[in-house]
Parts: sequence; C-alpha cells; structure tokens
Amino acid sequence: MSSEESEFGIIGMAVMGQNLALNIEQSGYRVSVYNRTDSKTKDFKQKRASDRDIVATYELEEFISSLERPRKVLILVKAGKPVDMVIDQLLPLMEEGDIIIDGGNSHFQDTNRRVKKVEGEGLHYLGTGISGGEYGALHGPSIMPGGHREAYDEVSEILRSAAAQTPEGPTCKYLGPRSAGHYVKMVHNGIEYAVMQSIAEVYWAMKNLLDLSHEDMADRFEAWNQRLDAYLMEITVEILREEDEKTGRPLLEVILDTAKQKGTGKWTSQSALDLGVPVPTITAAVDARLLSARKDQRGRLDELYGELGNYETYEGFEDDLGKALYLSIVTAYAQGLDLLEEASEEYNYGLDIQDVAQIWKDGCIIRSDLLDPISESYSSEGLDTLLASEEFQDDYREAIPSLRKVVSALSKTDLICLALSASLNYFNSLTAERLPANMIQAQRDYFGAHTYQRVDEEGTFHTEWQDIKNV
Ligand code: NBP
Repeated sequence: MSSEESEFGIIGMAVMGQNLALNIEQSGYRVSVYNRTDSKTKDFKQKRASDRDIVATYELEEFISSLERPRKVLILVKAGKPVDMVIDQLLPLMEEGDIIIDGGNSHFQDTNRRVKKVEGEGLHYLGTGISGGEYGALHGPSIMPGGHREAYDEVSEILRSAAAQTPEGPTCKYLGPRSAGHYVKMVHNGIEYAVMQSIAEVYWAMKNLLDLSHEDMADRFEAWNQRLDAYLMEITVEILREEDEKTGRPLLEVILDTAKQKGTGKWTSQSALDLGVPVPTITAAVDARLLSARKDQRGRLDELYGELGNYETYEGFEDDLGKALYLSIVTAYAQGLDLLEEASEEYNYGLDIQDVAQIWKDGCIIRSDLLDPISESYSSEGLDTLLASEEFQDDYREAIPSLRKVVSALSKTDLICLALSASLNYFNSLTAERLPANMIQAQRDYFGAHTYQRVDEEGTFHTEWQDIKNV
C-alpha cells in the first residue's frame, strides 16, 4: 500500500460517522471520510478532525481512490433508501474483493437483499449493527457484524479495536452470515424498548403513588441499579436529577409525554409474530409509544372519564417496585434471546448467544451486569429460555410475588402498566401447564371445522357442534 492510502473509509458525516471516524483513527488507522453534503465534511475536518489522520474527500471517486485494497467502506447514512442510493453509487467505483459495511439500523430483510446484490458484483457486504449512540461511537460501541466470514476477517482488527473493551475482550464478534448482525441489532433495540418502558412505568408509579421528590426517585433507581449496573438505569438516575434551566423545575416535568420511534422495536415485534415467538413485553413497549403519541385523543378522553380507581398503596410497595422492575427487565432479555434462538434456526445464522451476550456486555444501550449470568445460563446445553436457567430461577421465585402485587395495585388505578403486566402474563403463561387454549381449539372447530386434539387420545377430532345444539 502507498503510505498515502487510508486503511478505512466512512461515508456519512452525521453524528455516528464523525464519532466512529475519530474513534477508528484514535485506534491507529488512517481514515478517509465522505458526506453527500460537502460542508459537513469540511466542517468536521476543520474542527473536530483538524489534528487527526483523517482524509476529507469531496467526490466519491476521490474517496474510493484514497483507500488501500481491499477497500473497506463503512456506510453510516440514514437507514432505508439512502443506503441503497449510496450502494448504487459505490458499485461502479469499487472492485472485486472490496468490502461494503452497512453500520446503520437497516432492516434485516433489506440487508439480505443488499448482500445478494453486492456479492453478485464480486464484492463483499457486512450488515453490521452498531449500538451505543454518539457517546459509544466515539468511546467504544457495541458492534454486531454479520455477512461474509472472510470479509469480516479483513476488517475485524479495525472494528474490534474501535469497540468497547471488556476483560473478556472487545464487544465485537462475528455473528453469522447475511443479515445475522442486523437481526441481532434489531432485537437489541426491541429489548431496549421493553427495558425503557418498564423503567418508565415504575417511575410513573413512584411519582403518582409515593410522595417522593425527583431526587428521592433518582436515589431509588440508583439503589436498584446496584444489582443491574445497567446503562438505561444510570441515565434514568441522571435524567431524574436534571433541573430545567428555564423554570428551575425538574427537567422531566417539562418534557412532553409523547414518545417517538424509528421502527426497530416494531420490526422486532413484527419479526417475532412472523416466527411465532411471543415477545409481549417488547410489543407492549411499542404499543405504549403508539398510545403516547395520541396526545390529543388522550386529553379528550381524560376529560370524559376523569380520574378512575383509588390511589392506595400498601406497606412494602416501594420495595416491590424495585423487584418488579428487575424481573420485567430480565423478562425482556428472556423474550429477545428466545427470538434470537428461533431466528437463528429459521434463517441459519448459527448464532451463539454467549457471543451476543459478550457483544452487549459494554458499549451498548442495553449493557448491564445481567449479561454475565445470561452468558453463564447459555453455557448450559439445551437451555430454551432464561426462565429455566439455574442463574435466574431464584430471582423469579423471589420477585414474582412482588410483580404480581405491583401489577395488581396499579390495576386498581388509572396508571399504566403495559410492560410490567406483559412480563407477568408472559411468566404466568409460560409456567402454566394448562391454559385456556382448549376453549380456543373448540371455538375454531365450532365455526371453521379446524379440528381439535384431545387430552386422552392421539389424533385430530371434529365435533358437529351445531347438530349437537340442534341449530
Ligand atoms: P442519520 O440517520 O441522521 O443520517 C444522516 C446522514 O445520512 C447524513 O450524513 C446524510 O447526508 C446522509 N444521507 C441521507 Br439523510 N440521505 C442520503 C443519500 N441519499 N445519499 C447519501 N447520504 C445520505 O445519521 P446518524 O444519526 O449518524 O445515524 C447513521 C446510522 O446509524 C443510521 O442508520 C442510524 O439509524 C444508525 N444509528 C444511529 C444512532 C444514533 O445515536 N444516532 C445509534 C445507533 C445507530 P447529508 O449530510 O448530505 O444530509
């Protein structure tokens, strides 16, 4: 290679691209950068990258010819059409053996399509989930690569040196072929949705049912986080302690109660439904955001129905809230990992859940000390759900009564507990040897002759229900 050539290229100089460029350069690599809008590249080079070994380029041809071969190009543009547009522009300029890495939040099916297209041109494509937001991108994100194995080997040193570093190694490992990396990132985000919603519901219960200041609530979350050491709990503590400069009130009090979404939580639920995997806590979190967006309607209906229920708690409620939250969070991971196992089977990803746990251990939004016992659980042969693991059985036994009491107390009020009750019902369903699905079978057979199975005899059966009733 010429000493002038860069070892890595990044397209997209928004927050993620800029921070990853700085991070990768910091790890000792020369990086070329390009952005559709020139001014962003210029600004970046003049300010944040002024004393860095980062080459700013303003034409794609210039960008491509600045890279050593095989060229390694990381795309970090808005997910969706822009990724296709960039690929279309790159293909005529790149050569056999070159590697395109999509580091955005692409839908896994888009990644499958792009793998085919790019590999068809003799190039390699790595669908790579990156988590950790702008801070992670700069200081060490969690990186979830999937695609061509040899292509990954070409870039692994660079990606692993940019990832967060843990005592067990970097938070970047090859996950599997095609869209394996983007699938794992999607499920990461689904779990993220469920954990966030569980925290939000517990905050709301504390705020409305206990006479606690924001500082007191922050202290409670901080204490509960001793056990979890979770990023989302840490930021919750900081959010609760933040004061609004304008009003002097807690900042949270002046933030509008409607949550937006980019779609990765919804994709997780959609894919779970397609694969027949129940992920009710994740789906409840998506529903909660959809309901929150109906601000006007909520206001009108609030006037119509006013305050419902009584706002009484009981002794030990606060302690139960902490345990209920813990269990709902564990259950969110249980559902996400169950989905990953099923998807791995269906799509032949060959996922190793212990590798996934290592990648999520640091640098990402769902990082938590929980990933250690989760990894330990999946070292057991044949584990099919975290609920069955030795590491979590005692937790479930200890905290399920608390989750029941919390959901029951909240159900007597008009406060929401979508995620908490979904976690409870998931547990109740999965641990019930008998469910009322016998009624569903009978109904299906009644109106559609779909047949049913019996508890006392093998085979399928049908009853002429209408004759029985002489209708
Ligand atoms: P954005 O998702 O905000 O996208 C902005 C970038 O996309 C700009 O560089 C923009 O160029 C470029 N772009 C667009 Br828009 N349309 C383009 C097109 N047709 N051709 C070429 N470039 C185009 O950036 P981000 O927040 O840095 O995120 C990048 C990716 O990483 C996304 O997939 C995102 O979902 C994912 N991600 C983001 C975060 C986060 O915390 N932000 C975390 C994890 C993953 P321009 O300057 O010319 O408009």
